[in-house]
Amino acid sequence: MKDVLNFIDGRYVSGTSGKTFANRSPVTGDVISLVHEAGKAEVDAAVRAARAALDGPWGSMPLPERAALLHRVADEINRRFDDFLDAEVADTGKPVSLASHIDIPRGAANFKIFADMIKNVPTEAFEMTDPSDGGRVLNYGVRVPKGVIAVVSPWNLPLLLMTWKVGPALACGNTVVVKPSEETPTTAALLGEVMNACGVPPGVYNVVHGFGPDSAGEFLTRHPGVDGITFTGETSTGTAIMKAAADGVRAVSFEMGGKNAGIVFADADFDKAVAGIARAAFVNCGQVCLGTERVYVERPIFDKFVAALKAKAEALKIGAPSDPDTGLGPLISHTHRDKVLSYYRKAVEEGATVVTGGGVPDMPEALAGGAWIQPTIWTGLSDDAAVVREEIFGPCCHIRPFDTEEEAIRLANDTDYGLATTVWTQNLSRAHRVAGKIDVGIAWVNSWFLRDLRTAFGGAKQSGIGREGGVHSLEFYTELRNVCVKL
Ligand code: NAD
Ligand code: 6OD
Repeated sequence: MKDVLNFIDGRYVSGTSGKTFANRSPVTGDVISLVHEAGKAEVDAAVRAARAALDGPWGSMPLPERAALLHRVADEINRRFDDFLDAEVADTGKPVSLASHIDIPRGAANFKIFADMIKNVPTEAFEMTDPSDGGRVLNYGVRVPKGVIAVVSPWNLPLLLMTWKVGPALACGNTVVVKPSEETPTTAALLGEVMNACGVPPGVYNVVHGFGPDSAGEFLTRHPGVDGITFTGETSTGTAIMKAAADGVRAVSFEMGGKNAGIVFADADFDKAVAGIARAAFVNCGQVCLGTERVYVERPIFDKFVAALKAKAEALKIGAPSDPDTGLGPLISHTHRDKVLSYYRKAVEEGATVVTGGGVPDMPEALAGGAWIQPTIWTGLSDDAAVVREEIFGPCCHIRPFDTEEEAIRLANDTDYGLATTVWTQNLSRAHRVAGKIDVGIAWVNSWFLRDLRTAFGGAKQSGIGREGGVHSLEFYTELRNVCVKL
């Protein structure tokens, strides 16, 4: 049995408590590794190692050298592409075709983009006159690292979302302690080998494994040696972490849940809209925070759209990650499937028409232990149905007709969340108008999950606090110090 260890101060260590937990394959249900849980002692050691590296070799490394090192990290991820791919697919069960195009390449890109960006950040300067003597005064800004950053990450895009935080944090000169999801610990651990191979000083990148409450997640976010906490996950978890961060008034950057709306106007390119919404609803088995669980379709094309999306859902091949034809892998775990299935039942109780799916598919013997689920489409629910209001995080969506642009905007905004939206229309003015009125962090027009890493990323309302991406990441990962010089 493979062991997944904590990575602290450049070395792989188990927890002093000797506690381990099983990491199960979502595809078969078999145990694929034993993960060594970090206790308070390991979290403390990781934070201390991170502080020592910050005060030592990392803090004094010239910026060009630091940036070059992060480029090497990206190159090494690419060199070990298959190791990362195998680990990610084993932990998540997602199709190889997906992980090889999105998860692993982004893992490398997240280091490159921020290594390049940090070399080109201008500083501000203001000249003024000293009112007491008319002398000249120069103010200029210096960006300094925030310190030791706790990175708490989820299971749906494990390497991608973890490095999306680690890349900018390290580029800005911080050190990190990562708490990956208990469901997907392996690629975070593997990244330790990459750091060592590239010569990143010990203590710059640390990983502690475990759960949230009363485990590594809580120990880390409550640790007084942590200067900032960057988190991706559920809004309820963010609420708990925010309370932990209040002690010591630590900064937080949160990317959280969504209940994202897709709006399809009758003038949209129909085939592209259907394909786009199908991807937004079903890719990664619906486990994408940016995914579309509420679809609003202009009435004249409603029936045709429902039929076309149904055909897309039913054409998805559910199967093993290694099969290149697989379009839908399993959910991450049986626990998560229980939650998604509870919404499938609730939809029926709430009066939905089940257009397709609604249950568990029959799978061949070898895959019978996996957390498989059918892609599901509903119509006919009221706007206050739980299934329409709460994030499900599965391969499902509810489709509802609308009659006017104003109604579509009102419906899309009728949610506590504000992460993303996708608008489908060929009317240019309408596209801009609608995108500008949906209260979200990211509005896609005639597209979905197209990412330019220089742009701001984050959520409005209960979907997040702050923005990351490009120079926006600097706002969280650095402190801006003003130096005021009397000339
Ligand atoms: P989660 O909130 O359950 O867990 C995320 C991480 O937080 C895990 O590492 C977990 O161990 C840790 N954690 C849990 N409780 C904690 C606590 N009290 N203190 C410290 N750490 C704690 O989320 P998940 O189930 O792993 O991921 C799915 C959720 O993440 C969905 O809600 C999804 O929308 C959201 N998500 C958001 C984005 C985004 O960019 N906005 C991206 C991906 C996922
Ligand atoms: O692309 C990204 O940078 C990002 N944070 C994606 C989030 C996806 C959520 O599941």
